[in-house]
Amino acid sequence: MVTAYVALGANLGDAAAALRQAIESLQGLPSTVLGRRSALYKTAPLDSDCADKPRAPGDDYINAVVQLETALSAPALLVQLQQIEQQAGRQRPYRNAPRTLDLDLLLYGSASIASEQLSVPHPRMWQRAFVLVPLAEIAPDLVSPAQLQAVADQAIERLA
Ligand code: A4P
Ligand code: MG
Repeated sequence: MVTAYVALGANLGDAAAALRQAIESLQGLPSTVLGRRSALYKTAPLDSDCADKPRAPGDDYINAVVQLETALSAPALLVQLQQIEQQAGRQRPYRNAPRTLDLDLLLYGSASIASEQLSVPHPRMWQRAFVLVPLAEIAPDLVSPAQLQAVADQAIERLA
């Protein structure tokens, strides 16, 4: 079994409900056990193409991170994540469009993967409070204080 971390995000429709439903779907994945899960966080939309522009247009996101123990390969896990996105009605009209559900594979054990379909560790995760803050909540050893400090200017609010 490999320990993997998955980031969840949504900013279209009932985003909190979409994340709760997605966590249930992750719980039902074959050969996979759901481990720790972070709280839900409300986060300001970030423009993934423009790191020095702190806020992108669009509604706030709900974000979270969960831990999985899985016997699936990383590509097989990505296929499963994309199926869960599809079940949530994910559409891709343009890059960075608001989304009903986005599932990103952050870490897959200690693997480094650079294929056309999959980059792991997720290449943008270290620039994002909406990933690092929930990841630090469930896996504090994986995120250093300096890494958290580097994203401290990004708006993020922990929901009860
Ligand atoms: N792909 C490659 N590596 C991975 C990986 N580690 N996990 C490929 C998941 N997918 C991976 O993804 C595009 C392609 O990336 C997939 O076909 C897969 O093969 P996508 O989900 O269709 O598109 P996307 O999510 O729009 O693209 P991307 O690049 O993942 O966007 P980002 O960079 O994740 O940004 N602001 C806040 N506050 N919260 C957010 O959640 N999310 C984004 C999306 C922007 N701003 C945000 C948030
Ligand atoms: Mg994505």
